[in-house]
Amino acid sequence: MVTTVASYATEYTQVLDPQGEPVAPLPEFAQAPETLKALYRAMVLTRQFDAKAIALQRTGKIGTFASSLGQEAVGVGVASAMRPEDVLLPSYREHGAQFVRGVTMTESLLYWGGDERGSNFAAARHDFPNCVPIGTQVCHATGAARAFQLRGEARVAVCIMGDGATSKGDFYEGINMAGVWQVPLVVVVNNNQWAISLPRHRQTAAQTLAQKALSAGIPGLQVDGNDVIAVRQAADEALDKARNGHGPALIEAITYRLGDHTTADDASRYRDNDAVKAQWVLEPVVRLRNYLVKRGLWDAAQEEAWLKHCTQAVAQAVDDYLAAPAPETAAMFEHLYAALPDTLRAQLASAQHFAPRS
Ligand SMILES: Cc1ncc(C[n+]2csc(CCOP(=O)(O)OP(=O)(O)O)c2C)c(N)n1
Ligand SMILES: [Mg+2]
Repeated sequence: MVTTVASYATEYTQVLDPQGEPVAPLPEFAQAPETLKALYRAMVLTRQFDAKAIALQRTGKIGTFASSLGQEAVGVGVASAMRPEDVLLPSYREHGAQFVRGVTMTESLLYWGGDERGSNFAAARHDFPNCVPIGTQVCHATGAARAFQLRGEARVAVCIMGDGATSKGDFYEGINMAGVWQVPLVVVVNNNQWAISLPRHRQTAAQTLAQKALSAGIPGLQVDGNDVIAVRQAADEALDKARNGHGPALIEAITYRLGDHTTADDASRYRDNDAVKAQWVLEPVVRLRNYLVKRGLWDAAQEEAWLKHCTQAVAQAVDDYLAAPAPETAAMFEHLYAALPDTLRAQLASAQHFAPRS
């Protein structure tokens, strides 16, 4: 005899289609024009910052940079659903989320310029720094969420990671214990279809990444990650449940990496340009703008004014970054060990000898 002992379906949500037409009832938050405009402004600012950061890398002013071009709705949508006391654990591609959280563009540039002080956020004090080792922050996120639970705090840990990260053990270990403990954790998979040069279909045979949540006994769903309203709605619901003791959730946001993996990459060597062009039709900024314009909530004058504001704000952040005094030579040895091991102590002495701070 064979019986079905478990079954599973993955839901996919979209509110605005690629032309900016609603295909579902708008959630309540989206009835407020100011909320939608704030989401739009944040995405545009993120895109402007991105373009400038790439230019700064090309001119040797910062190190390698990971652009979020085309994926702005993921970070902005998710972070806009968070409360200040929640904690964000991003990868390295979520500037949009960080800016919404109050991280400054100058701090971000310091980070990308190799200065640890960039991770010492003046606002969002409890947010974690960028995480470059893929997927490792999922375990940290579960730990943070467990701490909130044990302390009885109504806070949520929000972890944003890439599609490739869902192929890592850390991911499964993190969500597994999150499921066991039912901690207030929301894992967001920014599925931009690529892990450097490896396309999504070569990373996993799973039909969706959302269904990976099933292995941990937690709900998983998909949203159109180019639709900031759908992202925000899914994040609102997941955070609300987590905050109220109903456990963790995973959101797979389907988007596309329109740029190179980082400034150290040239995606044209492994990616078909026509396929990328086709994805530009789906991108999130124009989609929301179309909606706002059609509703009479945004016009050319507002667009021009906001672009001007962004240009000035980004330029000011760059000036502040470039004016920041270089970190002390000893700084590169700080923050990891409470007591420096002997081998590193010798390296510190050598570094200070050959590169004394002026
Ligand atoms: C533990 C670890 N292994 C390998 C790498 C090298 N690496 C950097 S980015 C990347 C791909 C990550 O892809 P994904 O998770 O989809 O994130 P995306 O860069 O697309 O946002 C890899 C393998 C790393 N940073 N950390
Ligand atoms: Mg990816």
